[in-house]
Amino acid sequence: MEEKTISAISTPMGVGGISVIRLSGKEAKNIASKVFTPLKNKDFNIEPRKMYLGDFKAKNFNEKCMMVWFKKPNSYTGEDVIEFQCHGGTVIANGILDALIDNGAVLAGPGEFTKRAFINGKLTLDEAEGVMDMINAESESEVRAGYNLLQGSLSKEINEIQNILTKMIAKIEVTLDYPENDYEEQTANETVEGINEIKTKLNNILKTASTGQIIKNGSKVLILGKPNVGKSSLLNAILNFERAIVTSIKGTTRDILEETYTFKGVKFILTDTAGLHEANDVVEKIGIEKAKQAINYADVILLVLDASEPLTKEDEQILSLVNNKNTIIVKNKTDLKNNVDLSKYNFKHIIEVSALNKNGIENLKQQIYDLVIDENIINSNLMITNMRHIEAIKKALKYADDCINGINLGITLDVVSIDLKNLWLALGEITGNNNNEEIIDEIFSGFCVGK
Ligand SMILES: Nc1nc2c(ncn2[C@@H]2O[C@H](COP(=O)(O)OP(=O)(O)OP(=O)(O)O)[C@@H](O)[C@H]2O)c(=O)[nH]1
Ligand SMILES: [Mg+2]
Repeated sequence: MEEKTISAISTPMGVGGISVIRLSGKEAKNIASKVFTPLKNKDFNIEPRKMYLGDFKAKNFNEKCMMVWFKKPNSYTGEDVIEFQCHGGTVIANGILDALIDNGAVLAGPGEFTKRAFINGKLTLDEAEGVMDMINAESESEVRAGYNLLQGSLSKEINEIQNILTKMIAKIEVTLDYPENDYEEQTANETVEGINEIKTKLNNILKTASTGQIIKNGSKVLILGKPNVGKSSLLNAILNFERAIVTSIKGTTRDILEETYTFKGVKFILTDTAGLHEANDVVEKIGIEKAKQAINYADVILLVLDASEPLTKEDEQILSLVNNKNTIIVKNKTDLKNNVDLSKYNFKHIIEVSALNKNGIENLKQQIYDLVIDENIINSNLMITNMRHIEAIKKALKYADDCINGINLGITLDVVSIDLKNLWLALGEITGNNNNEEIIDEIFSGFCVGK
């Protein structure tokens, strides 16, 4: 099927310095020549990758703008691409787009330029996802993770594993084709060895997923404590603006309140809650219930105590609700005299702050960060953040186990080979390289023994 030449406005709608309108496909240059006349090149004898100032003739107005041609295959989509940079503003950009469509282009669908880049082999699927991640990023660490994907950090690793698998499958095919050589047992042993190595590689990639998920979705930090200990004051101090209402009246906060902040380029979602106690008020009761439920979804819990008072029954009940692992005990109001005794507890993370004077807040942010972020992973090039990749790797690991179990149970190599192909395909889902024909071609081109 003949691919249509597509066009779209690539910059956000609204008033701005410039807008960019893209055109991609076989007819890009031809369509552009009908509406754009370079000032110093009236016969449209243009060279690639050179900016041309010229006159764009839209239906109801003319515009003086820039144009550049990226010649196939050296463009984002791998096709001929023309980009117009016009004066910013919706009317001008829309008028240019309309003119391109009137002259034969069709409106691009969502992500269609990147989809074409994938189809034309400019990007693998995961690299294309990296582009999307970078565009949608809400924190610098998300941009870095997206950039690494775009650079092919994951696809390179996956391709390597697929190549090893291809050789293993080919070896099995050869063994089966030449039964007289009696290599079955040796091939089976080598296959188990090879799959175990692949499993290690995949498990190492999978280990990066929990940090990756936090980079992608943000880390959920929940503030808990009895009324009046300074939970809302702490939220305000961390955010560095007066987001929540603070009063000396117990039960000031009645509903969950959520706000995000970033620390060292990582996004954190901070939640303030109603003070936990035996409430009579219906609204407060609902708020308290919500706070208790939120414990299940939190990555980190900040359990706030009023350091100026001895522990009360309410404090002790709350301390029993949380676990040691992901809880930071925040002793607040340390600007007052210390009266709290935690010696009968063995909480690992205890930190002293004064939300009022903003003392100890940076230290607290660092501790929260350290609890959820593995710096080795975040600083490495390979980290998976995408659920689709995580699922594909888990699926691949399952096929890997099926292969090993099958061999141990003594099933024949032709059946093992099916699991290996499934493993290959599961990995191919990540990069988009799961074309069955390709694996068959590979096998016969690389290992043909004269049949
Ligand atoms: N001295 C001192 N007072 C503080 C500190 N933090 C908060 N307070 C005071 O404690 C009182 C309660 O503060 P909030 O932040 O509203 O406490 P809360 O835990 O959110 O209370 P509820 O929403 O009612 O559960 C206010 O009068 C604050 O000014 C602190 O670090 N030092
Ligand atoms: Mg409050």
